[in-house]
Amino acid sequence: AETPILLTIADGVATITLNRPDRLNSFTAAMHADLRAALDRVEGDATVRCLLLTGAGRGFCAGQDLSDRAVAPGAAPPDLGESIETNYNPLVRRLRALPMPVVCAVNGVAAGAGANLALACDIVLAARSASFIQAFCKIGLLPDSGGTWTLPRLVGHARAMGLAMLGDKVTATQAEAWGMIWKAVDDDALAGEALALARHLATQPTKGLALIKRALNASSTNDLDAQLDLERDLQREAGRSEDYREGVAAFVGKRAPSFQGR
Ligand code: T3D
Repeated sequence: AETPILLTIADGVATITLNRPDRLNSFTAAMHADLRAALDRVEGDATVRCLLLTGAGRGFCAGQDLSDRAVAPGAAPPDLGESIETNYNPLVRRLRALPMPVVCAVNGVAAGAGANLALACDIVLAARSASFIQAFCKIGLLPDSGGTWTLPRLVGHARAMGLAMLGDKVTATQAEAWGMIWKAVDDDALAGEALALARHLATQPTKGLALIKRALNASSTNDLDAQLDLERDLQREAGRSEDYREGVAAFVGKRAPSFQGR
């Protein structure tokens, strides 16, 4: 059988492909376990300086695979809290904490937890034909995988509430216009553009980018005073990096920098 997660590592970029195309790459417990193993390898490989996440086939990810969620009347419901605690929450926490940029190439529909998985990534590109659907409300659930946190921050309360309660499809073009994603690109350009972006990021000051990520993510909950303190602390750390030394030396020497990610 095909493995539900594909991992390749080249040119400083780890590419993880969700690979259950017949089910629009919806998540099973086995797929979550494979994804955890792939992320272990990414974290353990010092050559990796950018993660690229995408999906195989015509969809990106349709969230939880619902085929084993149907229960007979009177039977005990599945423990969704357990599923989220074991699978989805650790995944979102891990992507947000990963000390390198995470690029998401949304190649097709991203629904339910699949949509919010994409929105948990740092830079999201989407194919023009792709879409984002907060499908949860249609089956009696609420947005998970951080959706109730990320959505209002990305698109504002009114749009977050509308999307969460109505489950309307947001096209990639609309998502870009709303600031929900970085960029919508033509379908046939998505893979190439996402890889070029990931390769570029992999040549940049990885430590600095990781600090940018920490600071911006923290800003959602910090007040200005706390954020100014955090910037001071993280800048102190950035200032000790080899890449900062190289960046300044290259600028002063009027040459191109060569960053090592340290
Ligand atoms: O349970 C827990 O652990 C709690 C966590 C929950 C997190 C969640 O993600 S809950 C939300 C789950 N996802 C959804 O509700 C979305 C369900 N899918 C759809 O609404 C539609 O498939 C799409 C809008 C995403 C795409 O529609 P369309 O028309 O392009 O494709 P399709 O024909 O519906 O899907 C193609 C096939 O994939 C189809 O199978 P078939 O008919 O060819 O045999 C369809 O059943 C299957 N598929 C799509 N999504 C899922 C799925 N099979 C199982 N689970 C899915 N989520």
